[in-house]
Amino acid sequence: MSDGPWDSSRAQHPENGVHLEPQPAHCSSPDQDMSYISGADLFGYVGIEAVLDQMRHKTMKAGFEFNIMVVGQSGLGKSTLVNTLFKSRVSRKSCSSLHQERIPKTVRIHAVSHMIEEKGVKMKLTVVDTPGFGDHINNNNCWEPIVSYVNEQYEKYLREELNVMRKRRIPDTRVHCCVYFLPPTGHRLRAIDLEFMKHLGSIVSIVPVIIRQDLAANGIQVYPQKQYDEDPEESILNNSIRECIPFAVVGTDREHQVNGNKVLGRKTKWGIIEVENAAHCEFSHLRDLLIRSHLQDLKDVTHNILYETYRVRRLNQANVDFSELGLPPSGSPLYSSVCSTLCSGTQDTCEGESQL
Ligand SMILES: Nc1nc2c(ncn2[C@@H]2O[C@H](COP(=O)(O)OP(=O)(O)OP(=O)(O)O)[C@@H](O)[C@H]2O)c(=O)[nH]1
Ligand SMILES: [Mg+2]
Repeated sequence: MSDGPWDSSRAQHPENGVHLEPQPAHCSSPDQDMSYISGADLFGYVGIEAVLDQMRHKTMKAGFEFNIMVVGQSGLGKSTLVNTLFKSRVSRKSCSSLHQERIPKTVRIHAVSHMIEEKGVKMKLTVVDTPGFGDHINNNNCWEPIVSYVNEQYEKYLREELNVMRKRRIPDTRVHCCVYFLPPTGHRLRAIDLEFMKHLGSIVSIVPVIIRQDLAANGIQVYPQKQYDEDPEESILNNSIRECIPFAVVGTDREHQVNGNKVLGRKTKWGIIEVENAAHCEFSHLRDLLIRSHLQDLKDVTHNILYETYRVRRLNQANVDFSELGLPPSGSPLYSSVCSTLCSGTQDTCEGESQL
């Protein structure tokens, strides 16, 4: 008896007298043949598209994490900009009149998390503030605590990932994006800006804000990097973003009446600068990049490229204490096979997790 469209004889080889359906497209790799069956060739509705709803449902239930770091001299408007971006008080202003809200002005890393929910989607937003960066007379190596912080988060993730009994969802504290504030001085980039971006550009996605033109000439990597564009469509979108970098932005916590509407803005003697008006400043481009169009890409670049680089380098070092993690100690016969599997294998396994 036939199984209808799923008659198992259809799967047999033509040599057995059964012919396979002609395939609209055919591609093969050395060890696997693959045919392409489009919707029109199916015998009826299968429901594959419902996987998108399933993913959406799971993501909505679990929520996702996004970690943003702000770096720049005191008083440049870091906290105000983050609050403007997320339309809430997610970053405390150090110049607040309340004594207990003051943050000391040394390079101290300060991470604060908030759960933000919008239309049923939950995001755990962590704002990593770096008060005191560049505030001292001698700013030599002032980026070092920030480099250490970024690497510590990779190390934490790596250790969780290497645990034999690892968590189903590894808590992600890795910095997905670093917004770097350039002072609006009208001069060339300062040595501290160049040094910071040189040291951090290869380990974290940097988005510089405030006008400057001489970034590319110094070989500094900023997000979105051309070499990570995945297809021509993405290149077109990212080229338009790259033209705006660094973003000239304005932050505020005040609303003003403009033509009968309440708008976020900053009052100047020339009039009101509307924060979200693209004709006034580039805040809306920055917001779109960080939240509306590239948030997931920032997480993917962090996981698949920046963390992956850290991971491979770290696993190739001899001083990872594998025994502490329940894995064979380095130097043992099992070590090199485990290490090469870990170096090459986990990217796919963890890609699903990085989607959240
Ligand atoms: N003119 C102008 N002032 C701004 C802007 N953004 C913030 N400010 C003001 O600058 C002052 C400092 O802002 P903050 O957001 O606390 O600056 P910060 O960089 O977080 O400062 P620290 O936490 O001390 O490092 C506040 O009085 C803000 O209102 C802006 O875009 N334009
Ligand atoms: Mg601040």
